[in-house]
Amino acid sequence: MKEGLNKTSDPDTGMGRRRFLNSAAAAGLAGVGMAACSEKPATAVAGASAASGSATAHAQGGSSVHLKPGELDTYYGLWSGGHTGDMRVLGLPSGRELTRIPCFVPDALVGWGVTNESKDVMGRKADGSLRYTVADTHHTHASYKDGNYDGRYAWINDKINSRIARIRLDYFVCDKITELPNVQGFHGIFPDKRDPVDPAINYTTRVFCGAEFHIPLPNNGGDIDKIDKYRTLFSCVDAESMEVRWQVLIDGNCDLTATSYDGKLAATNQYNVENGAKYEDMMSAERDACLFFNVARIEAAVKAGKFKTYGDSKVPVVDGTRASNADAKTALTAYVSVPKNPHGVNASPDGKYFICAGKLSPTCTVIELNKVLDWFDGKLEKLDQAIVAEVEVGLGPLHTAFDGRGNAYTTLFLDSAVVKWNVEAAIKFHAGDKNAKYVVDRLDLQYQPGHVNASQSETIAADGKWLCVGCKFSKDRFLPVGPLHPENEQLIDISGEKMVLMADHPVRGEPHDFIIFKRELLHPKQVYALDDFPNAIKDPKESGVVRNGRKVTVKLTSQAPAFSMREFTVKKGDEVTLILTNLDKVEDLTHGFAIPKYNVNFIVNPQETKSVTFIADKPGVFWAYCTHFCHALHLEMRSRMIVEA
Ligand code: CUK
Ligand code: CUA
Ligand code: CA
Repeated sequence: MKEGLNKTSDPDTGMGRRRFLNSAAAAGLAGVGMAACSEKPATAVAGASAASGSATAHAQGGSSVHLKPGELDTYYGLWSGGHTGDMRVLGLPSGRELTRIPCFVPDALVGWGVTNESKDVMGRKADGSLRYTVADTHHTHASYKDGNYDGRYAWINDKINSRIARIRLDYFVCDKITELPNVQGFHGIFPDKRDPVDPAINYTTRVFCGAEFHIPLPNNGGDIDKIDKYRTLFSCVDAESMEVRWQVLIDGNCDLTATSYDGKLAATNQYNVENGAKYEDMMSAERDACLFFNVARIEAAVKAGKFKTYGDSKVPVVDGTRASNADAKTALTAYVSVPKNPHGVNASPDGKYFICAGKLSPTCTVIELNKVLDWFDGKLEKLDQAIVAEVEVGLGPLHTAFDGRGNAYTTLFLDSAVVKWNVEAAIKFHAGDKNAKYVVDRLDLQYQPGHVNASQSETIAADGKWLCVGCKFSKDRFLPVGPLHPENEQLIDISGEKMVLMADHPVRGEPHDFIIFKRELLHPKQVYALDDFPNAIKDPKESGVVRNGRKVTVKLTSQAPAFSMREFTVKKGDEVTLILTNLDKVEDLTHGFAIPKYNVNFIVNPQETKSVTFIADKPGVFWAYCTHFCHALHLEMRSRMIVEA
């Protein structure tokens, strides 16, 4: 059992007794995790009170998470919604949830998955019904300009069906969803920060997507028992068209994704270089990899026609496997060896480093971007020389955030803690300076943290004010609500030397990743533009029922407290498409539209148009009514749908 590059522990980490989790120890990992999770609350609480700070004892710089009534938060947070397939929008530091943006899964409030427009975005089967109604969102990131968020778009993944959704940040709506071809378990997502070739393009035009699970290619029933032939692909999606531009065939798997500030490299961490199908196999090697993609070279190869395609997909796939990329001068990919089943790869805000957390190794590995570029240029002999630090930080390191002052914050899943460590000091320590104290602080969390992010963390404007941690277990932190516990999200003030825990809040399972940015960077619109909807009913006088054989179009507008038609009539068996435009222009004046027994309900915001299509299969009188309280006469806001037998 080799200990690889792992260094002796820093005394300040309190890690002296801990060793690299070698294969033997790691074989019991599932047991370790379970033990940690089933700790008695009493033990856990003792741990919490021993944390290095509490909000009351150590309030720094007047920071407060408590906003007076009417006061606005200073940061937006975009959170993945997990199983609910949406994006949650939080205000910070209050932690208040402001809205949820449905993407992959139907949503009862807005009628997502009910209206034609949302079904078209979500994707339909041949019979018009939704292709999928489940999702598992993990990672979310927003578009960049000049190294900072520009407020145009955010993207979020669906791991189950390998879909990527785009959210327009002017209206906070999902406007496009793309399903990635020939992959399973699409997980990590990261937009580029500029173009690797054209200096004029200093904003996001690509989104990189890493897929975790390896499968037969094409996956159509062949090669089922040839696990060594299974492969996965790394995908590049066009930020504007949302089409898949290209994919890279790789060895091992993809997990999370990061991009360099110069646009030249995308990276993904790999926990399964073994290509294992069982977890024992996936953790049999002492080291896995952080895989770098040379974006300019890949696009040149695609242009030169050096690609193939799989199955029905027309997307060009270039060869990024190890064997085909051994020569640095022509390589499209570079596999940097890192220990062991790493989780998370993050790019530091100074643009210099990529950091992989070890997960089954108590280490973080720091890879210098320029050295990886040197390797591609034939100027660095061995790729391993790009590793400038590999230091112990604690047990079960997962994700890393940055404060813009040279410090990294890594969650320790097994230790239930977050560790603050200084990147330059870690590099000195790794180089042999045993006096370099790289661990700055450690804070106990409640409990088993996964994701972590700091305000503006992965931008050039990282401001080191707030740190949020998504804890996977809440145990005793909230009133019990039956067997399903909420997760616990914790807010930490990182403006000082010591981290200070400021607040907990429960969240419904299970968010993963999130980003936090200054509110000034977003300029949401409060009212839609009528012209943005091709089917808008711009004048109440256009209202009516238009028949074309058995197809009937009902054109309707809303203006508080009435719909433009007090009643409308269709015939049993008609295919009815009802278009509703909300002509109210007042901010916050939303109407709803529900039809009893027809499974229809959706809302229309000011100046918005939506439509639904259904078969009028039940004769009778149906009081369509407004479901969103809009006016003193809200209850009276109805329209009588008559279905003639
Ligand atoms: S993964 Cu969830 S805790 Cu999907 Cu980002 Cu690490
Ligand atoms: Cu319109 Cu309530
Ligand atoms: Ca592994």
